[in-house]
Amino acid sequence: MSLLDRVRYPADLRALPRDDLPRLVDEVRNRHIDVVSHKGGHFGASLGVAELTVALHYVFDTPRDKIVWDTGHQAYIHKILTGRNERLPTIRTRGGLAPFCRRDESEYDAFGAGHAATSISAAWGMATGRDLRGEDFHVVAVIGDGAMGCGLAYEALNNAGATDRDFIVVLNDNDMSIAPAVGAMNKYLTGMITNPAYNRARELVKEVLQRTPTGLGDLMQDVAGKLEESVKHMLTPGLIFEELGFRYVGPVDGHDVHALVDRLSRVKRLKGPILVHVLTQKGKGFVHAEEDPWTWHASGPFDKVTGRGLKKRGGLPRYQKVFGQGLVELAGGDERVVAITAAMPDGTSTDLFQKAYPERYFDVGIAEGHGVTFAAGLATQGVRPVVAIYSTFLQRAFDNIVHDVALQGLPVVFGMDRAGIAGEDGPTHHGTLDIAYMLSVPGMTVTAPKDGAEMLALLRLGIAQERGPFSLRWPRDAVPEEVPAVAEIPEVEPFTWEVLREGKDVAILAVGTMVGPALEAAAALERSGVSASVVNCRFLKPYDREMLERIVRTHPAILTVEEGQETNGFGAYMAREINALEAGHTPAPSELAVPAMASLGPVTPVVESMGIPDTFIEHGARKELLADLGLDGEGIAHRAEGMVGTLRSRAAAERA
Ligand SMILES: Cc1ncc(C[n+]2csc(CCOP(=O)(O)OP(=O)(O)O)c2C)c(N)n1
Repeated sequence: MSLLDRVRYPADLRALPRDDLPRLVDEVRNRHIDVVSHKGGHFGASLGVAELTVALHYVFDTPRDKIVWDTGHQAYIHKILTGRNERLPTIRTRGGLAPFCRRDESEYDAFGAGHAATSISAAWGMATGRDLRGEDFHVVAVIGDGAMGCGLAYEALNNAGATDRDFIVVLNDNDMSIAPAVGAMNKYLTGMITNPAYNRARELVKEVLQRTPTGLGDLMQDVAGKLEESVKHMLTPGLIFEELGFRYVGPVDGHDVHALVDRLSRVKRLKGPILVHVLTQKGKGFVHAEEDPWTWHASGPFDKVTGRGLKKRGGLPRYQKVFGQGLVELAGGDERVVAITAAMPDGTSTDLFQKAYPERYFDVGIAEGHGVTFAAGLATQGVRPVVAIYSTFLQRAFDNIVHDVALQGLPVVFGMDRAGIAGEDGPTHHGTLDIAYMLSVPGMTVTAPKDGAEMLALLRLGIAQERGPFSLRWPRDAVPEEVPAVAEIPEVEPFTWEVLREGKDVAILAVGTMVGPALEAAAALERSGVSASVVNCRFLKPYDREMLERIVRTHPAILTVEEGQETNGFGAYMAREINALEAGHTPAPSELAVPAMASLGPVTPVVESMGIPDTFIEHGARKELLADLGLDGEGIAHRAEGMVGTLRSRAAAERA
């Protein structure tokens, strides 16, 4: 019988003799490898924290004591040990376990996440709340060295370190983010552990001190005191944390479960803010992942022996690849262009840019806000930054977009990856807010391409234009058709829409990814006797006012469709604009890209919008989730048919 058959919850784990812990570590590791090899998912990070997860649940009284996993991509083994082992194979599938930690999934998930670097702030809030309420339990934040590059982590350390409140931070240092970790903090941590000269110096100073005789004169005493202080600092590898008010413990070998249990047990008895520095190897226990932790951060199903992926590749390229290759091409003709990523070089395919133009490529780490303000600074110097960040992570940088870029009218291009429904990564990763937040920023050009070629045409325009900030979005999906080289892609006329199909009963104003489904809907509608126009609204703001006027005058029904939040989205914006047309209002100054138009007169179309409802969307396959939301050909046709049907019956009733 395996230990895992008996260990379903941490209480079972705590009942084991200590000698069984290494065996349990092996079992959870194998279970994790087995499940991900069949189902795919986040892989290397959980392998790296197998010992740490076992030790934390062994030493701390969870769920009374709170463990806050940063991001949550490394929590698979935590899930295995907290009553979710049987359900682990459902992870990331619709109705199955969540990809990250969630408070509503388990009482052992003390805090929900998916975005990085929230753990110290959240855990610090818990520790403070505990004390305010006079309770008594331990709070432990577990954060990776990648997430430690994010400003939020330092804001929290700065806050917590100034007090003597009991609070534990475990720094899981594996020298990796998704890609190799970047930045000065990373250099510091790595240097501290691996630098042989430093280690030799430490030993030497230790020796000298031990030999220094006591009873020296004042001056010598002073010098000795200073020396001692410096030596103390040299002997304290985590000086930076000590200076921030944390007691530093470590480094601890994160793959020695006994060492971890010993250290954590001691730390549990200490007072005040403590930082435990644990060294781990990402991918530990699976040779392919140990050798190439970057590739194995996450994986599709794979063969456990060869490590080879089981899913067939091929078909059309993904948007992100087309973007990455196109950006390299565009940068070849324009030396001003630089690329910025926030720790997602392969996710955004800016790794291609790094290879082509290393000196014009900047990975700022998990620091989206900084990345945007850095871009603003670059733009003041005539550099043309293209900031490639997932739509969901760019939420972090909203004020930087507003205050540092837009308010100063700086020409920064925002390329938003994973815009719309991101799929299996779920609500923390869906990029459903960017249309709403970008539309709200004065001076921002907001665009959404219908396919890969249009994405590159918009990117080219964004880089060339001087109007100010410019955004474009693309989904986590393959492009709908082949994409030619940039030079062969025709120009797109700024701020124009494109009529793809002319009809008379209803006009579908489609945004980006919804253009294809809108065309499918129009074909289906035709079969049921409804004539639909389809307009590719590639410029959301400024938009094609002349065309809007024409459409409004010639269609009794208008349906907007977008892969974004309905509240404050493109549909809401258009409804307001159409309303203003009807009232004969002059457009606001920022929208005067095209001439103002006259009042609509007698035409008053019915306007409806489709998009993502005012709720968080769960995880699941992108296609299925979109179909659930009615954001596919069938759903759009159904809605448009309903609108036309209502108008027809109303007209029939009026005639009768
Ligand atoms: C705000 C934000 N930006 C980017 C990401 C994407 N991301 C997920 S995990 C990860 C790397 C985290 O590295 P680290 O904290 O060291 O954990 P490790 O995977 O090495 O265990 C990144 C960049 C994210 N989740 N949140």
